[in-house]
Parts: sequence; structure tokens; C-alpha cells
Amino acid sequence: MKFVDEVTIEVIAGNGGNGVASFRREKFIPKGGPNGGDGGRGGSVHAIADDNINTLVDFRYTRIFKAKNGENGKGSDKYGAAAEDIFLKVPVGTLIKNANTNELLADLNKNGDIVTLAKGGRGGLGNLHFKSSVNRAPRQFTLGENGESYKIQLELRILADVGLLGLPNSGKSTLISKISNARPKVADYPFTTLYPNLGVVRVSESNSFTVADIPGLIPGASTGAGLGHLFLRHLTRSLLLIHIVDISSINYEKNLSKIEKDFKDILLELSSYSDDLAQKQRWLVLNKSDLVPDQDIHELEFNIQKKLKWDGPIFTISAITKNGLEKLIYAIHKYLLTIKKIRSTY
Ligand SMILES: Nc1nc2c(ncn2[C@@H]2O[C@H](COP(=O)(O)OP(=O)(O)OP(=O)(O)O)[C@@H](O)[C@H]2O)c(=O)[nH]1
Ligand SMILES: [Mg+2]
Repeated sequence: MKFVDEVTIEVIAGNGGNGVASFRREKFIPKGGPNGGDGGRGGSVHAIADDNINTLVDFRYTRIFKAKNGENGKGSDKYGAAAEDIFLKVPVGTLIKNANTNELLADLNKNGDIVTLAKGGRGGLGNLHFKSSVNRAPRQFTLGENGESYKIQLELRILADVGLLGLPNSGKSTLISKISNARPKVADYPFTTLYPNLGVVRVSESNSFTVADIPGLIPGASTGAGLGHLFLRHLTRSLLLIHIVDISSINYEKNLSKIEKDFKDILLELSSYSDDLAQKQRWLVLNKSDLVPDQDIHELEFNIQKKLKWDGPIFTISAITKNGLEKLIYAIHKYLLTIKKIRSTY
């Protein structure tokens, strides 16, 4: 599947049909009255959020969306037919902006959310509307209005409760595949993940949360290194970031400097993307504990906290053996419940 999270499209609504001037012509009625009908409304273009769509890729191939014009009015009191509206299906989490002014027009963040991108023109009036006591045979009619047309930017920002963050190969995709229904590719080379994956973690029958796995970040991502840093946009709506650090380097480095560098590299990229993202609630998760001798783990965790001056929540896991995953999942769930409760009271 190709993943596209930003596109610019053109939307053109249909023009309204023209009203018409026409007169009744019947045998034995010499001067029939006006009977010109109105033009039909032009088709509008709307965007609607749909749960079944998860990329904007379709808009890469078709970029212009034009609704039809309304029909012109006719004689014998006949109105022109309105043209059908066009509905563009977009993923939930799509921001809609005017591409010229950058103005945010809508944030379609729930299934079924809908916004009109370009309004169809109203149909013109036929001459039957202009009849009056002083003018029994009006020849006036009006033309249909033009439909609106705009350049629109669509930007997808995945909605996930939790976002996974880390260097390539730290084990983000392994983690999401072990705790959720997502099955991204896992491999021992960097940049295995090329686009975000969304997974649902079931905590109990009635409780779940969503997680997003994104491509790995490397130093210099903000200036284009690796896959760049634009996909960080998919973490901007998360309530919690899980920062995954591979601790197996301790085996060959014999000190904490590699772990410290890996940690700081990610922080630097986060803050160069945005302060908001850098300030977001973030938990440290030390992964690949199965590669570190058992007796060292607690000492290592303690030393890492000290070295990184980390006083936030910290977990040690092995995504592969699933060691520590249950504890992590329950802690995340509990945290999300608290945050959502606080937010809902505002
Ligand atoms: N021993 C061990 N290996 C792990 C663990 N977690 C992940 N790996 C391995 O580390 C390699 C990278 O794992 P991925 O899950 O693809 O890493 P990623 O962070 O998604 O990497 P990118 O998609 O490239 O950013 C794979 O070979 C995994 O099998 C773990 O807990 N223990
Ligand atoms: Mg991956």
C-alpha cells in the first residue's frame, strides 16, 4: 500500500442552470402567461471522513474534482434538474486547508465528519417569477450563479492515543506487532517502516487504545536525513509518546555513551520539529532486555536514569519475548484514562 499524507487538489463546483423566459402557447389562448422555469443548482464538492480509508493516495492520481452544472430551466413551468454533489472520502484525521491562504477550514477527526469544499451555484430564475400586475408578460430571467472553485490542501494527521518514537531498529514495529492487531514489517535493517501503522491494543473486552508506529528518526532528520521528519506530524495528536531505546549496545560498548547519544539524538530531532512535540508527555522504554544479562537489568536501568537525568516514567521490556509488555500496556491504559477524564471535564 502506498501511503500519502499531504496533497493539494482542485475542487470546482458546478454552475447553476439559467432561468428561462417562455410563454404559454395554447390554441385559443392568444396571450399565454409566462411559464419559464428556474435553472437547477450546480453540484457541490464535499469531503467526508471515512474510517475505511487510511491514506490520501487516491488524490495523487486524480487531482481535479469537478461537479456538474445544473440544468437550464425550461418552458411549461419546468425547472432544470439540480446536479449531483460529489463526496470525496478522506481518512479520519484529515485537516482541510485553503491551499492559497493556508487557512484551516476543517479538521475531520470523526468518522462521518463532513465539510463543503466548494458550493454549487444557485439556479437562475425563470420569467414566471417576474409576473406582476403591471407586467403580465415579463421577458426577464436570471442566469445561474457560478459555482465556487478552490485549491485545497489535505493533510492527514493520524489520530492515535500513543505514538512510538525511536531510532531505526529500536524495535517500534516489533512492539506494535506484539501488543496490537497491526502487523507491520519487522527487519534488522534501518528504515524497514516507510509509512505509519496504526494498531488497536485491547486491554480488556471493553477497553482499548490506539498506537501509531512511524518510521525511524535519525540525526539530521530535520534537514532531510533518512526519511526526514515530516512524518512526526502523525505524533502531534497523540496523548503520550513512547520513546524506545535499544539497550543491547551496552554489550559491545561497555558503557552508556551510545545509549545516551541515541536518546539525545531523538530529543534534538523532536525539538527541531516543534516545541509542542518536545513538550509532550513522553515515557522512556528500554528495549531488547533479552540481550542483556539478567542480573544487569536493574542496575542498568538505574544507571541509565542517572546518566540521562531522566526522572519520568521508565520501563524495561523485550518486545520480542514480550517480557514487561503487560506492565507497560496497563500503565499506558491507566494514564490515558486519567488524561481523557481530565480533558472531558473541561
Ligand atoms: N533481541 C531482540 N531483538 C529485537 C527486539 N525488538 C526488536 N528486535 C529486532 O530488532 C530489529 C528491528 O526491529 P523493528 O521492530 O523492525 O525496528 P523498528 O524500530 O520498527 O525499525 P524501523 O522501522 O527501521 O524504524 C529486528 O531484527 C527485530 O527482530 C527485542 O526485544 N529483542
Ligand atoms: Mg519499523
